[in-house]
Amino acid sequence: DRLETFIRGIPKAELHVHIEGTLEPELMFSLARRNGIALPWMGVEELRKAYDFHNLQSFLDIYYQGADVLQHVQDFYDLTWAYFERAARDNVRHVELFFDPQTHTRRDVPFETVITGIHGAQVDAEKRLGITSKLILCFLRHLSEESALEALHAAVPFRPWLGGVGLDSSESGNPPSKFKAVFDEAREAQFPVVAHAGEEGPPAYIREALDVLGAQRIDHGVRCLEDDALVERLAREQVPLTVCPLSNVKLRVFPHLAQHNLKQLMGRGLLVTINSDDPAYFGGYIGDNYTACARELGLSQDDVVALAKNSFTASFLGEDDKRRHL
Ligand code: ES4
Ligand code: ZN
Repeated sequence: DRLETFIRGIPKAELHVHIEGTLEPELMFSLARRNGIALPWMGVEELRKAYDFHNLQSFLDIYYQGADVLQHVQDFYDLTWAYFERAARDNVRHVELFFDPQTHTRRDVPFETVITGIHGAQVDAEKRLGITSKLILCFLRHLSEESALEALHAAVPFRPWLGGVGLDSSESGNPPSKFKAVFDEAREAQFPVVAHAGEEGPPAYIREALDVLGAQRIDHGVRCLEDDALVERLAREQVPLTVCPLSNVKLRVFPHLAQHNLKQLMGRGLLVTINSDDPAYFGGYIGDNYTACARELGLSQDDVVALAKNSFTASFLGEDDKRRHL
């Protein structure tokens, strides 16, 4: 319909997408064949059936297995290029892309292989699609801080290709404070900082992400509404939240999209954005996330405009680039 067409066409930034989460089943199987890797699923259909998640961990178990097919520079290039081509169809003009190097280095794929493939596709996306992007290195919070420090040190030679650091994976039981030292070092090296917090974890994890890690943006953050003082602070400081509605429903943070708190977050004056998280696993890219919210939450055209503007405001683009997009 008309609002859907408007949504597809409005220029937008995507600030919360994991490149490993854009691995579509078809590409997973074609890379498995190309690299001689056996997958535990018979085919695309059986794999899609496995995408019936109960919580964050049940998703992560499959997501890390799927990533095994990524072996060579060309694999990371193909994955990233496919994402950019799909994002172009939703008129995404700027992307801040997460990657999880520890997922790959722990199975002996070198950091350089991973980042070379991703970076190559970023360069081509700017040249051929006009989409700018920044790459954000995420530390896996279920692993040790020592392992995160190794990842940060592996990244140092590639500093010019990196636009920030973040924190993802299993939230419950892995508070931001576990990673204080590695984020101290990252901030010392002038990395912008983001962190997943308040997806499954409590509001206290959002506070820690801000106060202990120095996060400039909170990924998800939807549980902030349980803490009024925190909401007031997030609103006052205009700390962006990168909300991922279809992800939250798939991982059962909310029972149904109609119960999602996106509009309450906007109503409290928060700087909210809509993003896709792991679109190949959660049943939709960024345009699908906007459209589903419009339908289930009754977003108006003005809401859509506000959310799309927020996506540029909340980005790590410089002030001149932001103005160009706004
Ligand atoms: C993730 Cl949805 C989500 N939450 C935390 N970590 C992640 N890594 C990839 N997707
Ligand atoms: Zn995420």
